[in-house]
Amino acid sequence: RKEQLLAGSPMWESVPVLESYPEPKVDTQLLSHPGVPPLYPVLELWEEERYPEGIKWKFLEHKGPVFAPPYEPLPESVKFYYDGKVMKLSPKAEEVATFFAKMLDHEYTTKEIFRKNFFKDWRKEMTNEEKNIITNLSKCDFTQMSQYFKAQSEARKQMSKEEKLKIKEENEKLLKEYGFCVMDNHRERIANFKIEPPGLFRGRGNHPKMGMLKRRIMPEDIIINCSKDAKVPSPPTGHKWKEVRHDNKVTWLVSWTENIQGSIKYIMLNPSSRIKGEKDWQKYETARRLKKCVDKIRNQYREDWKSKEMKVRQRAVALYFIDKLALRAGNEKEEGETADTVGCCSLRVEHINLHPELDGQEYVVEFDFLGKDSIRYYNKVPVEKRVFKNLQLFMENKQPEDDLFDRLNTGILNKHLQDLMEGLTAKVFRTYNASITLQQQLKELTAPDENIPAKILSYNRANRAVAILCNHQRAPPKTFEKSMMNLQSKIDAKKEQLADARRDLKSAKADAKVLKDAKTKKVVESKKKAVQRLEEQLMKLEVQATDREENKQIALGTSKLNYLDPRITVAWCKKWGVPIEKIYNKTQREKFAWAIDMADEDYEF
Ligand SMILES: *[C@@H]1O[C@H](CO)[C@@H](O)[C@H](O)[C@H]1NC(C)=O
Ligand SMILES: *[C@@H]1O[C@H](CO)[C@@H](O)[C@H](O)[C@H]1NC(C)=O
Ligand SMILES: *[C@@H]1O[C@H](CO)[C@@H](O)[C@H](O)[C@H]1NC(C)=O
Ligand SMILES: CC(=O)N[C@H]1CO[C@H](CO)[C@@H](O)[C@@H]1O
Repeated sequence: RKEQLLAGSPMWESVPVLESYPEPKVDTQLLSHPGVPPLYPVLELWEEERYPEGIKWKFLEHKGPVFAPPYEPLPESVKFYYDGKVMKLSPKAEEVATFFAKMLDHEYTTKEIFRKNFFKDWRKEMTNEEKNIITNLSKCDFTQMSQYFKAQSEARKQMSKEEKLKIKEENEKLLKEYGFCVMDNHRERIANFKIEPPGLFRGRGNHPKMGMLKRRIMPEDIIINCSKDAKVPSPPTGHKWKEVRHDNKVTWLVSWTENIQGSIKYIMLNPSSRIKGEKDWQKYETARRLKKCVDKIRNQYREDWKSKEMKVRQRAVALYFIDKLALRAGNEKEEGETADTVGCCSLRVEHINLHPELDGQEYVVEFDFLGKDSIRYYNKVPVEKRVFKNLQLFMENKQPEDDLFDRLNTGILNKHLQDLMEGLTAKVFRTYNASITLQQQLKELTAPDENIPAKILSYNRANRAVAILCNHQRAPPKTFEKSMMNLQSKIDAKKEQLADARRDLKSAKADAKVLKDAKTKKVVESKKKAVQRLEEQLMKLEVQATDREENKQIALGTSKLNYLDPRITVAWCKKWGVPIEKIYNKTQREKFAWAIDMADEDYEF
């Protein structure tokens, strides 16, 4: 498959698309099921057999999870003191004490809730005798433990090359054995096959449960999901699984319940897997379907602005906002988010200001509200007269805190979208507009004869245009000024080198004029090359600086990962000979493996 991918396009040679997969040797280890060929995630999705609604797979086999390594007791020389006196802890109590000791320098261990929660859970692990003695956390002295762990982590940093290589090899072995499963005819990467080791719960902000003991997960906690005809993974010796299930309506392989919040954890496939890739692919196919009917939808909502029914008018104006401004439909909140964030349907009168005329433009709507993740949405947009008049009507006799669209909610709007086109949601408009904008911008901004760094700058500019459209802003990173300064000093140094090289070249040319021999000619040639090389390097650095400056307040990642059809990017890279790894990092290449396989240079969104 790699050969196929590389054939005919030499620029792909440097692209380690599959670097995280082992070489495609026949690996029969996982394949107890006859007739399952050792395939790589080949993503010819359109050719895949479709299963009835809800069915995710027919065959699933894997090796189960990798458990955290067992606790290693501390050496005798590392002492714990209670109230100034040495005390030898029982293994269980000692293990939990080490979790605290490892965090001793962290602010957490000074927080009252953290200490209280930790102490309560720690006491549960103590023997009765220990419980009687250890009654006050402030009298516990973890200093020696803490120093021991610091020394260990220092030693890890100082490890020799051979030791590091050994660890790397062990990790690769583990990945090879546990990091893959077979799902139907595909060998797929598993995202998170290692179970997190026990420790103390931190949580975000001042979480009321911080400091509590995150228990060690045992085989007895684990539910295994695999197909009936697969080889069930064996639990570690002396243990049993909690349960073995054969549920092909879900895509997880392993699950357990964590003890702090009681939430269910899953081991799932990598984003590059067929199942995840197929979902991603379908998302962009839906957006491409919208491309075909968007004109009809637009004509329809324009008509609806004149409707006699208030509800229909409100729906039509909201739809216009979703289409034109890429607003979200409702207020989709992150779990635990309490901030007052809104989406299109939940806009209130106070979130907009109407200006019949502003800065030489007519019918301007000024938006100011907190969107998803509490990102401020601020925008002044000229709208069509009919929209403006409708907004005035919707706002009549309302208080600032009243709903702008009082006859509308997210449910009604979503239902309407479904009627317009199957699978249509507000997000599809975003995906459609972001993708089509990227495609247009790339066409406009790419100059055929510019070099690779300049092409990449053009790509990033196109990507930025999309990010601005989707309001993916960010605060300038804290390290921004410093990294800019570093880059500037690199540029200055490069300029000096270049000046030196030019002087060298000049004097070599002067020598050549006098001597006229082959040797000086050669010297001139090599000096010329040196100047060229430095010029290229300088240009690269300058492009980088421009890019970084322009990128200061824009987060490119979100649109790249969620709204832009990756086939547009892949096609652009192939067309202009830009190595894909200049645009997508490793994680992204894995996620978009399906697109890298699928798109050729004349793909059109
Ligand atoms: C716990 O120990 C600290 C330090 O020795 C002391 O200041 C505090 O009063 C003790 N608390 C209780 C409840 O005994
Ligand atoms: C995408 O959104 C922008 C901003 O509202 C709009 O100007 C543009 O017409 C939209 N493009 C398409 C093709 O829908
Ligand atoms: C790749 O970029 C994403 C942002 O889009 C980032 O979250 C991720 O950590 C990066 N991965 C690597 C391997 O650099
Ligand atoms: C048959 C069965 O037990 N199905 C369960 C599989 O796991 C998911 C997620 O935990 C449950 O929702 C199903 O009920």
